[in-house]
Amino acid sequence: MLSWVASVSRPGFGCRQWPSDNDHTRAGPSSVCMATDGPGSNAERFRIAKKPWILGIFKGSNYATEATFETSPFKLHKLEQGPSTSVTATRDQALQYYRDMQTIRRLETTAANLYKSKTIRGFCHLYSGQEACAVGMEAAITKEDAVITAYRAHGWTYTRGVPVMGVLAELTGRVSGCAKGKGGSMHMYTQNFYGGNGIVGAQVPLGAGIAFALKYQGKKNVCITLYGDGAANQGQIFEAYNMAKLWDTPCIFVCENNGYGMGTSVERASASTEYYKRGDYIPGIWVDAMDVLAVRSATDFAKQFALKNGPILLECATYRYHGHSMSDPGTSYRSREEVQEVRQKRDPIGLFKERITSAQLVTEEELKKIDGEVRKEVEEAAERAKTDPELPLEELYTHIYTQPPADMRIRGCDPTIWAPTK
Ligand SMILES: Cc1ncc(C[n+]2csc(CCOP(=O)(O)OP(=O)(O)O)c2C)c(N)n1
Ligand SMILES: [Mg+2]
Repeated sequence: MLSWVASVSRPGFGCRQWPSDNDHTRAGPSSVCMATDGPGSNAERFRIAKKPWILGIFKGSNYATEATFETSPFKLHKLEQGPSTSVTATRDQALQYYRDMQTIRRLETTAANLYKSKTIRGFCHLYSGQEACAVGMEAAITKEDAVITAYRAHGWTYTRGVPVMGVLAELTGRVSGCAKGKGGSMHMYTQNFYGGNGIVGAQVPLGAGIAFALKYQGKKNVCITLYGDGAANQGQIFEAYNMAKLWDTPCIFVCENNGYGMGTSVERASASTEYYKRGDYIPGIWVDAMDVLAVRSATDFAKQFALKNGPILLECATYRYHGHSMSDPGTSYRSREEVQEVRQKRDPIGLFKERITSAQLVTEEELKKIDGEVRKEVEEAAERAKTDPELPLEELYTHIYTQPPADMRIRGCDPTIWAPTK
């Protein structure tokens, strides 16, 4: 059915965290030859010499219906074979991934503005720059698989199925928020999404437990257990690795390495920054997580591996554009030039746009139309998130216990106030 192929080399990346071309284990085929088109097919063959990451294009009438790309290479730990670097994306998939990444970016920019205008209070950690992690992983799992993450949770809440309005209204503390406005930025949940956790690393043993539950219940699902580079040296992470491996639970540990834990760079914080190897006896894969298709391919591989063999560790190399949280300008421990360079050369949305338009999977106009639709959706959601009502005060006392006795009362912050709970 598909088309042809050219030999490939990888697009260049200019960051110290990234491997040099001879510094990695090439996991998939570096070039692929595909069959000719079937009889009667109107597929075209053509070579785009200047776009070496495009492997092949299947063309329908006016535009390609799918294309094959070479992803960034992977590095492997304790694995003979890794994910494929040759991946196919259909036109619909390309449009969806673009829309999802753009929605997260716009959502986060809007959250930043609402925070600056004091409409959002408290903590607020933004995911801009890391969109390809959530979108790529979500593309390789199903909604029956579980996800648990730290406090940088807005993007994941969206990809797990909460609409933009549910995220923004949670941030503004309103009743239409996915946790009715009780959780805020760090505590968002939905079906098979266990948050949103504010204590660094604490979600990792929980994720190992969720994976154990999935195995115990005989389900063919995995738990994606995310943590940052700043959590990666904690003792509880290694305890979780140990139990997950002892019981061979379907846990995909994912270290989202964005280069910094608050204002401390990974080089200053970690004796080894090769986080994909830190599981020791747990196989690991380093993934360029600015490449959404590489993330999808790695997760696809990891899911199959985990269901068969037990835990696996992905290190997703990524970058955050904003400071650690809204109270951190993010410029005292890194230069503006560094952030600017990533935005210009490695932005996950920009890179993906370049790929799918070069492959003629989609047109610039189609992407512009999506940009407009996303802007409208997020603007409307933001308006509603500002005007939506807050929960009545007595709701502060509900949902503390699953089945409280009928006469149970809860003490308020003011010790003279006791209220019924349900
Ligand atoms: C147990 C604990 N210690 C310290 C903190 C304060 N703290 C919040 S975020 C953070 C850095 C975590 O960095 P990383 O894991 O790399 O995640 P990122 O913010 O980069 O997404 C720290 C030290 C905390 N919330 N919990
Ligand atoms: Mg970090």
